Amino acid sequence: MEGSLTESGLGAVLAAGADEPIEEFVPRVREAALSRGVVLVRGLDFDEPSFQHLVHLLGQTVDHKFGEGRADLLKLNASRDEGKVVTGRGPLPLHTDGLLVGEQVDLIVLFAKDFSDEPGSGETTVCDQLAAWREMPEHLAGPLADGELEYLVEERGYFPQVPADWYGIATTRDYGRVRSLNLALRFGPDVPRGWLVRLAGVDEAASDKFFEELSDHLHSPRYLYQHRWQPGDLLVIDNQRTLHGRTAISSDGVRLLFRGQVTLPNAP
Ligand SMILES: O=C(O)CCC(=O)C(=O)O
Ligand SMILES: [Fe+2]
Repeated sequence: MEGSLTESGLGAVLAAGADEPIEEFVPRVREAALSRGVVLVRGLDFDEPSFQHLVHLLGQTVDHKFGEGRADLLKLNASRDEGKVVTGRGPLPLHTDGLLVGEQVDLIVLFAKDFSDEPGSGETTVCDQLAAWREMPEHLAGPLADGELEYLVEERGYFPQVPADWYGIATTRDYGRVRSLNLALRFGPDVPRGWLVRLAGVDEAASDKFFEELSDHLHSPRYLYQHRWQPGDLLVIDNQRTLHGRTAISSDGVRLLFRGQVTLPNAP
């Protein structure tokens, strides 16, 4: 395995054996993702059924609670349909999967079926949240220690089952493997928003300042890997140790990623 993808030591690039059977490839990728937080493998080729097969071999598919796709295959197809956010073309702020629906997602599997966009556009961001949390200034870490943030979901088509009004979600979680931050940052101004988030019990200005500073800290180059896609890239992300998001897809950008989500009930 080559060196890490962030200064803080997260991530690795894994070489795939040309004719390596999928049954041998999968445990290698799973172990690398769990030990390094995120693993990149280049030059692969999956169609929809073979991607779904890969996802099922990696772990247990989560109970799918979204209004689109399935746990073993959601197409992030940069849709131009109005109202699409997650599967749309705008940016996604750093977040952890399963947050808004209260579900355990251990691994996120992303495969670039097609990609062509300007540098900086349509790229996936991965934050080493455990390092960022360990090194977080107290005025940001304080409200996140066993606290709660409040969310209002705006993309109802994608999140049909969540409360219609503001609701609180604990800021930390531990499914038995690692204790980590359980949160999503805010969308910027003038972009389609999937959700709103605020700090409860303080005024709007204080909440705005908190999210601005938290976002700056989590986006410090030390903790952040921004992946420039090439068709054939596979990124397997440990959702318990990282936060992820993406930059906006440009107006002419072409981007089709396959996404899977799995739980690892017996992971050490
Ligand atoms: O489009 C991306 O790069 C990430 C999408 C994502 O975060 C998700 O599907 O949960
Ligand atoms: Fe996500």
